[in-house]
Amino acid sequence: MPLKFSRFSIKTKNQSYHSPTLSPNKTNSRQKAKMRPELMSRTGHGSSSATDRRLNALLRHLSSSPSSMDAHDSISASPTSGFQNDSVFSHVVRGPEDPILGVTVAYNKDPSPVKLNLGVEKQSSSLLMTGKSRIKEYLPIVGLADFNKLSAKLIFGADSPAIRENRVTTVQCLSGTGSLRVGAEFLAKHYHQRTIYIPQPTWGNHPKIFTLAGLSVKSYRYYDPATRGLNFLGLLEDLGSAPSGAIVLLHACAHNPTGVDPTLDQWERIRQLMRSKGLLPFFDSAYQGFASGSLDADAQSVRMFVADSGECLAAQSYAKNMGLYGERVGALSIVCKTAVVASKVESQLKLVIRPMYSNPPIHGASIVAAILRDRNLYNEWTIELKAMADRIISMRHQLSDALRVRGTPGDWSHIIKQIGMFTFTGLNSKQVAFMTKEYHIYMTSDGRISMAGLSSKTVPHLADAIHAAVTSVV
Ligand code: PLA
Repeated sequence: MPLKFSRFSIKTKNQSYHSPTLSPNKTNSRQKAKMRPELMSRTGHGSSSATDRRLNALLRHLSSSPSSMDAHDSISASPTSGFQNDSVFSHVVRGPEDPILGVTVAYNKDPSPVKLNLGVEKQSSSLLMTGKSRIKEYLPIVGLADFNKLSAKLIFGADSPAIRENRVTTVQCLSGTGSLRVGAEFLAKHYHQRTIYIPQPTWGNHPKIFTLAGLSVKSYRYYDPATRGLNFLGLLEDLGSAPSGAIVLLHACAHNPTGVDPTLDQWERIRQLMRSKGLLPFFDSAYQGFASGSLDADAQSVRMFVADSGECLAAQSYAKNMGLYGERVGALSIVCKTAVVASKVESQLKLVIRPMYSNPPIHGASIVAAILRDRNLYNEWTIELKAMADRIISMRHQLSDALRVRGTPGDWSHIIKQIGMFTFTGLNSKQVAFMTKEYHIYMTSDGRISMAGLSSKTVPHLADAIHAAVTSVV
């Protein structure tokens, strides 16, 4: 049995002993094995620190106890000890920065006073500190019950028949990412079709989340670079030829990165096609309230798929709409055909969650529950949300005006037409690199800019940069 204390790891019988402080570099392990504490102090390795004293006492004890150490026992360098010059991890190659979160890493390193970060959006609600929780106990595996109930109401609507009929199971998860991952793990284990179709393009983390959960990822056409709008026919064709039962990832609103959403009529056509083929919708709702400024309008797509009594999954994030980015608060809901199925599904979700992180954090969920529960706080929140959505729309107009004034070549009307936090500018990666190098403007290499990172003061700087990029870099 290994005995462990401080930086020492001592094992008995046929196992190695090692201690970084016992390491005269050139001494071989056999010699080290023979070292006695009294010898060690003479060789200068028996320091008088408390830890070393404890080690010496232990070694004395082991050497005087025949049953615990026989002639074959030894103290030797284990492959993970300080005796070796090479790390056991020396073969590990440096991984690349994340294409989205790495933008902020690069931005932070830039000393320029005019630098501008349009990579990841940032905009916070002033309600952030509401409902501070002083309770620090474990939550149940599925999270805060009140939070779950209120989250389901928020996305499916207060009058949702699925909620009334207890056909929805909701579990609190680690923001949007965690909700997607838990849903994906559940599907990989319990759903008969393991192929998921994701839009092309989509949020860069989607393929990784689903692949690592064990699903096979395929894509469906979504964005048309020529019109900078929806490739509706391509979408219908691709979903139409997907195998029956396949899972389809849909952005509930404010599609990331394109800012292009289907109209309600188009959603209805998508719903009909998916239901006729038995495709399973998995909604990613990371921006409810941000697309239109209305929480209800932004959940319309999801509610259409629940109103037909069919089944679906929905991952919710409170990172953006409540500004709770670092609190990691979100929810996964699975709408089922019956209450009995829903409760069995919940029992299996618990088995997925328990070995991953046991239970979710309490603080953020109690903030959300406090806001959703209280009529005044809820109203205040919706007013803030509307103001934030309006501010983004105003930034879109200011940027589009600034480009028109400069006579920047090209059609920039998509800046105004697109929805949500991001504008998919259409700038290519060379133009993006140019803007970063010459203008210290940071964005993802696909040309996506976060409108929330922009202000009236910085619009002219961005417009100058875009103008220079499109007129000088092809
Ligand atoms: N789904 C979509 C479509 C998203 O854009 C994001 C976040 C998430 C889920 C997950 O967010 P959460 O886990 O923080 O709740 N996308 C960001 C951040 C805002 C990121 O990449 O992590 C983005 O810049 O695209």
